[in-house]
Amino acid sequence: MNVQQEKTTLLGTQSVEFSGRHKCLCSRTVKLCIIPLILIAVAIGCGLSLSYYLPHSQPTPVHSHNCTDFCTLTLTETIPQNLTFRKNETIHVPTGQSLLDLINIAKHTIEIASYYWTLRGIDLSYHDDTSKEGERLFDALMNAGQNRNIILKIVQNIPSKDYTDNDTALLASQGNAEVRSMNFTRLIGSGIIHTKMWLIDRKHFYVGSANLDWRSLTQVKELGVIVRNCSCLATDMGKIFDVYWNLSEQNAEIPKSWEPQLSTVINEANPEVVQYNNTKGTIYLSSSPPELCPPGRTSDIDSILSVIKDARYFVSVAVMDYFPTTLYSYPRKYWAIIDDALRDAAFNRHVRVRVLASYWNHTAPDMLYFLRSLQSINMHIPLWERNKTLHVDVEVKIFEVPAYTESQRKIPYVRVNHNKYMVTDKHAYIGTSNWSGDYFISTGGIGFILNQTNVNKTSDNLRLQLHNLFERDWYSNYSQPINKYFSV
Ligand SMILES: *[C@@H]1O[C@H](CO)[C@@H](O)[C@H](O)[C@H]1NC(C)=O
Ligand SMILES: *[C@@H]1O[C@H](CO)[C@@H](O)[C@H](O)[C@H]1NC(C)=O
Ligand SMILES: *[C@@H]1O[C@H](CO)[C@@H](O)[C@H](O)[C@H]1NC(C)=O
Ligand SMILES: *[C@@H]1O[C@H](CO)[C@@H](O)[C@H](O)[C@H]1NC(C)=O
Ligand SMILES: *[C@@H]1O[C@H](CO)[C@@H](O)[C@H](O)[C@H]1NC(C)=O
Ligand SMILES: *[C@@H]1O[C@H](CO)[C@@H](O)[C@H](O)[C@H]1NC(C)=O
Ligand SMILES: *[C@@H]1O[C@H](CO)[C@@H](O)[C@H](O)[C@H]1NC(C)=O
Ligand SMILES: *[C@@H]1O[C@H](CO)[C@@H](O)[C@H](O)[C@H]1NC(C)=O
Ligand SMILES: *[C@@H]1O[C@H](CO)[C@@H](O)[C@H](O)[C@H]1NC(C)=O
Ligand SMILES: *[C@@H]1O[C@H](CO)[C@@H](O)[C@H](O)[C@H]1NC(C)=O
Ligand SMILES: *[C@@H]1O[C@H](CO)[C@@H](O)[C@H](O)[C@H]1NC(C)=O
Ligand SMILES: CC(=O)N[C@H]1CO[C@H](CO)[C@@H](O)[C@@H]1O
Repeated sequence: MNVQQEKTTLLGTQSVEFSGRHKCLCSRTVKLCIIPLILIAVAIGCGLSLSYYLPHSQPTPVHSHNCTDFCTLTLTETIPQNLTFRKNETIHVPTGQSLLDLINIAKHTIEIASYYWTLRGIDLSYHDDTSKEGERLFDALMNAGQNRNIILKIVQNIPSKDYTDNDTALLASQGNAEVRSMNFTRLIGSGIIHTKMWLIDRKHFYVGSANLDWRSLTQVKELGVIVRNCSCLATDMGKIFDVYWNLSEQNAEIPKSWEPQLSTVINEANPEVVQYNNTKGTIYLSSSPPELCPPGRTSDIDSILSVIKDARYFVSVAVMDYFPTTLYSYPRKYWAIIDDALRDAAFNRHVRVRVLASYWNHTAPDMLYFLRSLQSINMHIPLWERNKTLHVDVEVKIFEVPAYTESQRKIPYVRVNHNKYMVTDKHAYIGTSNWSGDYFISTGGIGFILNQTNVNKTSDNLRLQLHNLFERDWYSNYSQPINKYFSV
């Protein structure tokens, strides 16, 4: 019951065709209607001749906010049991430890935005020892609500037959947690909330790929960031949480105009200058889908495109699923917005593009074909008309998490690289969404964007750490070139 069942639920809830309103990501500021269906139709329909999506033009930068916090930024990851890397490689703090620390430092509130809950191993008909970490986390949350006077607020996707969310039912009945469920079908016609975010005292937070699932602490490869002592960013994260909280009230609807306190001035055009560890960078948070973005909030897709566009030398992407199509809405539609941006970077700007996708027993088989297609423009060939060489540098690899033991083989929906991040020569981007159309059209998700340009790139910083993490995985024995998946 995790990543694959994400799909099952998505299949269930997104079978409704997009209604007209949701076909377009419509910019507030520029009346561009970008239909993520057939790009040609976009070009005709919106009078554009460009073959890729244009990001919104942002409001004029106004630096009315100064972050005076000294923040701590820490990468946190789950390395599935028995996965090993070379001794000289860095492994970051385990997700389970980081989240437990967050619960322990909480003084007033713990707010969690989530997809589904199964922190306890009771979802198996037998016992597996690797669920212990999840149970530890669950007990700590229960204890915070019962004995520590901590206010627990939880937003989850509406429970279903496959996602019974027994944990939150128990936290609500015994741990004083207030639990709300978000119904995307009612709000925007289809989709789910897929966010994985923990917000503590509006001062610290986690955002990343780890579900509220014990598997995400021991059996699934996850990547996220812990931000501590950082009220300026945590306050902004609180606005994203408040949008969820608000929209998961009974009969809530997307408002015609948002309450002013939900809008933000921290965005792509005007990111927050944040001092963290011994360096600084500019940071903002993006949100998906656009319907959930009050004024000022950059949408997740816009943030991804801007990071790709700004890259000068390289773009390294690690995502579980990569599809230039929708994946869960039928009929599936071509949606090459990100794919185009990557090809554009590689061809037009000679940026080195690398994509590390994941393969496991539940990967939709067409993913490999789309990835092979991306890889196929990798070329270093003489140009016929000039004495020059054409360099297009695109490489695709597949990361697989082997099952080494009988028990690992037995647990459903484990042993996969579930990471969702990107690193360039300028940026670190850490998200909660896979890269297929659905995630940016009708799925709740959050992006964390760090711009490390011109802000002391030489000191140890999060972008560099993420880059090294990508290199570790890319050159590990678990990664194989895409061509190996096709018999010649
Ligand atoms: C923010 O900081 C800058 C530089 O430190 C300063 O010039 C500016 O006045 C500050 N703005 C506010 C609103 O405090
Ligand atoms: C896997 O990890 C467990 C726990 O660390 C260890 O006891 C076991 O020997 C390992 N198995 C293999 C095949 O490496
Ligand atoms: C670790 O060692 C390998 C092989 O010697 C080398 O290729 C790799 O760059 C090293 N990694 C780090 C982070 O130093
Ligand atoms: C979880 O809750 C559902 C109903 O909400 C119930 O049918 C099921 O037995 C529960 N599962 C466990 C393991 O307690
Ligand atoms: C979610 O909303 C849809 C559309 O309004 C409705 O049909 C469905 O019953 C709701 N689901 C739940 C669990 O309330
Ligand atoms: C956060 O700030 C407090 C008070 O200044 C300090 O005691 C604590 O160690 C800091 N925590 C982190 C993780 O930096
Ligand atoms: C990153 O920061 C640099 C320097 O401040 C700026 O020129 C650039 O536009 C920023 N990139 C993005 C995508 O916001
Ligand atoms: C083309 O490039 C080759 C190798 O760099 C060089 O030897 C040759 O002189 C060049 N020819 C012209 C016409 O520039
Ligand atoms: C995938 O399925 C095959 C066949 O059912 C099985 O042999 C293999 O162990 C599975 N792989 C993982 C990682 O679970
Ligand atoms: C950048 O970081 C290095 C190493 O931490 C430090 O020595 C240097 O003074 C910093 N430079 C600036 C401009 O802050
Ligand atoms: C920041 O400091 C924390 C705590 O010392 C450390 O775990 C983390 O790796 C540091 N982050 C960066 C980007 O250096
Ligand atoms: C859509 C919705 O539920 N909006 C509510 C958000 O919260 C404020 C106050 O908390 C209410 O006034 C809105 O009705």
